[in-house]
Amino acid sequence: MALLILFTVVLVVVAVAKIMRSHELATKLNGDDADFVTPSEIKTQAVLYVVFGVVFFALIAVQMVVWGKYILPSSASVHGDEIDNLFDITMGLILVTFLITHAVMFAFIYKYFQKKGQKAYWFPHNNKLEMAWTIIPAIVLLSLISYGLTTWSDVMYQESTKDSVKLELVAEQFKWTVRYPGKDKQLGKVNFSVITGSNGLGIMTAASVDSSLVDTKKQIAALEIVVKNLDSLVNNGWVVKEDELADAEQNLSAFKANGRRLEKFILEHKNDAAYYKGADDDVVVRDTLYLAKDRMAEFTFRSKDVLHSAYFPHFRAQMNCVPGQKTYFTFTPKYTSTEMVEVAASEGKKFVLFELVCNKICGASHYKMRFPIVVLSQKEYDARIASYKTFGDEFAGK
Ligand SMILES: [Cu+2]
Repeated sequence: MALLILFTVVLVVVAVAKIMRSHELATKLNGDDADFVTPSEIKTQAVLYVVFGVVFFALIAVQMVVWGKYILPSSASVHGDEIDNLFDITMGLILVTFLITHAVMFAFIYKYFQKKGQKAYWFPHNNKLEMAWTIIPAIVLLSLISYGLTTWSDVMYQESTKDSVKLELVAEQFKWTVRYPGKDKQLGKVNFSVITGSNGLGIMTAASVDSSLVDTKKQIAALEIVVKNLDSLVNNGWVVKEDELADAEQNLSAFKANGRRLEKFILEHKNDAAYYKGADDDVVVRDTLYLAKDRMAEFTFRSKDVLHSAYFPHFRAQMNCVPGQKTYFTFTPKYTSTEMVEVAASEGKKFVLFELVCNKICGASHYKMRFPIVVLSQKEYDARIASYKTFGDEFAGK
């Protein structure tokens, strides 16, 4: 179908070109100058510009009315209203400027089209005009920027409240994992050294550190055999195995370094219960991000591999997830998921589900990094989180 349309367009363009060419040839045959534009042609062009301008404005209006329902419903977070305000003001200014300049452009094309005896006015320079079009936009832009900066600092530097929830969102190719603090309301420590298949976030409990060391030792033993075998192959002239040997040796030294780190760690924090505080009762949730209405959520973001970005469109929030460092963002949901359906409906929009999406092209399956968000009342939220196993229990296989 698309090919057919393309073919038709090409044919139409060719036909128009041919018609113009034959018109030109016919004029030449009549002995007229084909390049001479007649006054009536100029007027037709001027009128056509006005018609184009009107159609152009009408189409813009139609788009705004017909497609307006597809833009996001009003903000579901407290700070989001401020961002929407900023956006509306900026958009309003742009729209007004756009409409005025374009209306003037089309009107002037019509007003000043070439007429008999009319002479162009020579207008090389005007200081007042230069000042006006420099100072007015400067003032407008400066006000917008300072308003933007104030909004930014209001949004970014929010005082934490007494009942705020500190939670962690971990991004990796290609999924999200959430960690809640559990009963003690504090998140336990994490460390990349203890990341294993059953502890994807690297949560540090006495048990997970010990088992990580056991795991690492097993890996070392296995790799030592691989290296030994490859080494003897290379020594017997198998040149093709050299790269494989180098890789295996590199892996082995990385696992050995991890083993030393873990041993040092266990030695330092033996009998140090306070060090592991907060980790055992953490709750790891892999399918949904639960939030409580009117309760501040203080996010810490991490990435396990590449740059990701946690984008919460309904809450007007976004923060990069950077490998090797932590980033933060805080927002307070102001509607539960059920309430949001009504809020959107009252604005003529459809709302199904709050969503967290990755907003950085992070790899081939980037599009899969969508994560549902459910905002519950405080009571429902507490019950929901309590229904999950704690990390300690999960790790112990309980
Ligand atoms: Cu991503």
